[in-house]
Amino acid sequence: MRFAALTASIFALSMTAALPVYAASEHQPTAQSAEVQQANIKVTTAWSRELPPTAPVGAAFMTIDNHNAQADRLISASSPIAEVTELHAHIHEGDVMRMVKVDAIDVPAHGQLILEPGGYHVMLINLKKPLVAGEALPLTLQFEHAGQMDITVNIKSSDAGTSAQQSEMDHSAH
Ligand SMILES: [Cu+2]
Repeated sequence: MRFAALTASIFALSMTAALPVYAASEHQPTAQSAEVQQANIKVTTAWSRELPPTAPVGAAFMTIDNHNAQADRLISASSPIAEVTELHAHIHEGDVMRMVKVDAIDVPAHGQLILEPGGYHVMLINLKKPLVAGEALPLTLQFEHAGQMDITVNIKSSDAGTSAQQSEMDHSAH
């Protein structure tokens, strides 16, 4: 898995004709939790919320920075802790807000994509283990250009601030 990610990183760099080719060692993905950089795509503050052990679904949120001159797209995600992992958006239908599955989410060139409660998120469906505060879950992101990236999603306690009500709304449609 690590080898595959590194290969994707080098491949993505070599495809960027306008840039000089750097030594691969300068661009190895870091394995730090909650902050992973690869091929000039950087993922920070990846988090999920703790849920009761019986909860069938959860959601992961994060900030994705694209330092490339080329736009990219998040095209899929997967995790060993969920049977199915989907990319979701929230849409308004009149006064009702509901989640819909999307095929891809744009990451603008020299821009930022924020996955957050009430907006885009990674949906973890049919959880195989409970989401426990203080623990972390592994998530693999697939980008159209940057390739595959393995990240760690930190699970926060449900009373750790930031829009708990919205998080509840996230899951009401399932
Ligand atoms: Cu969802």
